[in-house]
Amino acid sequence: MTNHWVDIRNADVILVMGGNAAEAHPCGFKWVVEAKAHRGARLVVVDPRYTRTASVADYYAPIRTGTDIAFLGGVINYLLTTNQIQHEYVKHYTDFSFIVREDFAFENGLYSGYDAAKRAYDRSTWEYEFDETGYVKADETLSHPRCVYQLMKNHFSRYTPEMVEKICGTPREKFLHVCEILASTAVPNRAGTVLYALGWTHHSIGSQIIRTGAMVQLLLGNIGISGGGVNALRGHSNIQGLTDLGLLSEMLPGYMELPWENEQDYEAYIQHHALKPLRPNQLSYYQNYRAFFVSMMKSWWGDTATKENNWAYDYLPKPDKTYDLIQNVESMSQGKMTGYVCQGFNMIASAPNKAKVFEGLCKLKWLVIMDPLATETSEFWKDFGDYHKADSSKIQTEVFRLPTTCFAEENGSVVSSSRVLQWHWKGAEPPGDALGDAEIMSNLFLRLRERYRSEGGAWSEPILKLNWPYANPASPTPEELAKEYNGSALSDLEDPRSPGKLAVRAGQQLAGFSQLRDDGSTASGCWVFCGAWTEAGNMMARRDNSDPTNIGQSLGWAWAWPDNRRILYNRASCDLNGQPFDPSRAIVKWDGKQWSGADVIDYEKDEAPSLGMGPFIMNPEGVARFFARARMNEGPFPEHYEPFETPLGFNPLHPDHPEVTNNPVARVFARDRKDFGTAAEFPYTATTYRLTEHFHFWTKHARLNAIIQPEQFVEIGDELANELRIVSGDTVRVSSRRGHIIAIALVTKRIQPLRVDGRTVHTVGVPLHWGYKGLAKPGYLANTLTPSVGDANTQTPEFKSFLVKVEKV
Ligand SMILES: Nc1nc2c(c(=O)[nH]1)N[C@H]1C(S)=C(S)[C@@H](COP(=O)(O)OP(=O)(O)OC[C@H]3O[C@@H](n4cnc5c(=O)[nH]c(N)nc54)[C@H](O)[C@@H]3O)O[C@H]1N2
Ligand SMILES: Nc1nc2c(c(=O)[nH]1)N[C@H]1C(S)=C(S)[C@@H](COP(=O)(O)OP(=O)(O)OC[C@H]3O[C@@H](n4cnc5c(=O)[nH]c(N)nc54)[C@H](O)[C@@H]3O)O[C@H]1N2
Ligand SMILES: [Mo]
Repeated sequence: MTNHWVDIRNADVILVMGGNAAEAHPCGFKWVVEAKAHRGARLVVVDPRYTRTASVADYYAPIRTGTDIAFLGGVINYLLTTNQIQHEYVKHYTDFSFIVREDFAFENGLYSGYDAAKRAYDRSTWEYEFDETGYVKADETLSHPRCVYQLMKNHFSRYTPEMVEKICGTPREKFLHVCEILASTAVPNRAGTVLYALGWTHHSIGSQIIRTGAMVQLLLGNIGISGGGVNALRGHSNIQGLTDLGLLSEMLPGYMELPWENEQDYEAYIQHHALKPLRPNQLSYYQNYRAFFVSMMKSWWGDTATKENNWAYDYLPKPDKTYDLIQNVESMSQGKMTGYVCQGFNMIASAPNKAKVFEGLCKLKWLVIMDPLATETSEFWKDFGDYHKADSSKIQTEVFRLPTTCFAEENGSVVSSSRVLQWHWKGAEPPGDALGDAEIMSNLFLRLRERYRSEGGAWSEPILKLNWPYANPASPTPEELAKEYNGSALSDLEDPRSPGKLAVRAGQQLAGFSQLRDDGSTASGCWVFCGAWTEAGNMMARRDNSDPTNIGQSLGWAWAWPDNRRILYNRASCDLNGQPFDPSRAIVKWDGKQWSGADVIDYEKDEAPSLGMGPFIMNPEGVARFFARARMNEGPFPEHYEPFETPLGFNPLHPDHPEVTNNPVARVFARDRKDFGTAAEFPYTATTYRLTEHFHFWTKHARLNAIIQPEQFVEIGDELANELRIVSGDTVRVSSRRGHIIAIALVTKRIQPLRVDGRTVHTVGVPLHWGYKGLAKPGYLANTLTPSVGDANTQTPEFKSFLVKVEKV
């Protein structure tokens, strides 16, 4: 989240789109209820289904799955053509006036530089024009035909209300009503927030959907302000912590990036990330990348990481591609993977195209499962009749099950969607032979290291030299790990502002990431967590909920990254002179001498507004980008492409260009392409989702949950049900190109057919919680149906839009 849970109560307009917060985030949703009750906030829901969130909304508009870019692009067009934008904000805090290169182009759904054979772009033309001093050229009058404003206006002019209706199936007047409500926040004294989750991410164009949402919020001046933001309501209780710590194959802790195979040169890697300012007087905070990176390497490899060996840069793996879930399943199914470790991951249930996952698991030599429960994945080799057919005599995979504790059985921290790290204390002793994850991993590591030490082996150095500073090497404590992430001084540190003065003594915990050095004198496992465990102790364990300005900013409650900031880029809540756009919602302010207020400011306290530093300090421009330059794989402005399984078969924006029906840069394996179905055979759109009563695939092991939602059902709109002569309670077979499930039909008015470009699109709803292990009625896995294709930037699977047929059995 750019903002935080409590801050939702400060919004005047709340758009829930691409998520079902009342159901999937029922505790956090209370802040939506507060905003409605105490501010008269208006809640707008845009969802293919009339959800539990929609049932308490002020306004609901339906949308066809996978078409949110068209909808939000339509909102952008509406805001620009009716001139309802926050002018002062957009003018000073975004790239509106920047001039783009002359050879940048967009035609027939493709940007300049497309290579059809590689399904990728040469992105070099997606760039600004620079002057002799290296700064971006700008036209403050916004009239230059290649300034971002003009390019953007032109790009989105195609997203008319008629086009939105044609693509999304949202009736024109409903779409326009949503536009009006959102536009009411374009004024400085009204705030709107956007809450989203998987309805935006689970698409082959998911990242670009989120970008389009962010662009709407920028136009409205809703980012960096209280009651605003683009707020990802995240999933598992600590999934925010997972990305913070870089647990993705291409990431390092703190959103640093792992070097690629072609980045063997350390200096070039650093230069690529430590970007110099692109406009005068800008901070470009990532200029400190070297300090973050070197401190991480010191944390990992201690004394072995030296300036001479580029801080052990050679030890880092430099992959040729991402090793995401879809890639891994592909490698497995081709027999190219030897072993796999599933830690807290029930992949045969949660990954797309179950048949392919099964095939892959069967080709592994070994599979390690670390889980407190017996899962579908840990027993993939057993036969469960119709639900899961397996002949164990033909499966070679050796499966090791290591029972783990659950989070409540150990101390530790959990990072919430608000970026707040909260410490928790062990609530119970682990049962039986269960061990904590850290203990299991440590024991694996120590045994591996011993084998390398005694027997040698290829490239053993990174393992032999790994820093392992724990009191009991076989079981690091959560406290030790937390202190390590924060980091400490390795030698005495001088105060850079007053030379000669000691700031931190060797061995002491660091107070924050501004103390990190690039000369090897500091260590920090994750720079964004620096400040969480200082000399003053465990900041995550703080429980002071006082809120001095009564705006929901409890800076003494636990600790948020970065640097305990609760609202990111909060400088943008003030005008150029540092005065709040909306004094009733002030969070920071310049008082003539310094910055103060209810939140932590991004600047030095005495950085005067007259010096002209922009609010978006992580961008070298100092402002927010509408034009994403070369950051996104599809292009600098979002464009609508159809889901890979489209009910239309063409892209209404480009009906004559089949090459841009779907995302032209999504990675598609040949095997998966063969497994895509067409509307001729599978006429209905399907989407998968969760229910309050279950948590994924684990609560079916708990009797109470199993009782309240006992078995797989699918939701079918009453019109389609009539057509198919299905009534509630009937047993139906839902099939896709990849397989079928049998489920109970639930006929509902909550899913209505949509009129899309002259045809009717029916949506079938598939909740995802059941399987063949646990106490609920045994059944099929919903992911039997889903296609294996991912978003072109993140490889998040397209779980939310695919094609099925439905038959009564
Ligand atoms: N009770 C419970 N709570 C949970 C979980 C759980 O299993 N159970 N899981 C947690 C996890 S890991 C996560 S990631 C979050 C997920 O939180 P959500 O994303 O809110 O959960 P989903 O049920 O997947 O909801 C997605 C919603 O998006 C809608 N949708 C589908 N396609 C589209 C589309 O193309 N456009 C739009 N606008 N909407 C679409 C669906 O109809 C559905 O209402 O929930 C977390 N909370
Ligand atoms: N079709 C479809 N598929 C989806 C989704 C969808 O919306 N539609 N949603 C996707 C999303 S957002 C998510 S997050 C995934 C979820 O996919 P998974 O993460 O695979 O699903 P979970 O059932 O949450 O599995 C987590 C496992 O962790 C175990 N566990 C709990 N605590 C601990 C612990 O402390 N240590 C260890 N080692 N294990 C523990 C649990 O027992 C459980 O078996 O599913 C994805 N798959
Ligand atoms: Mo999730």
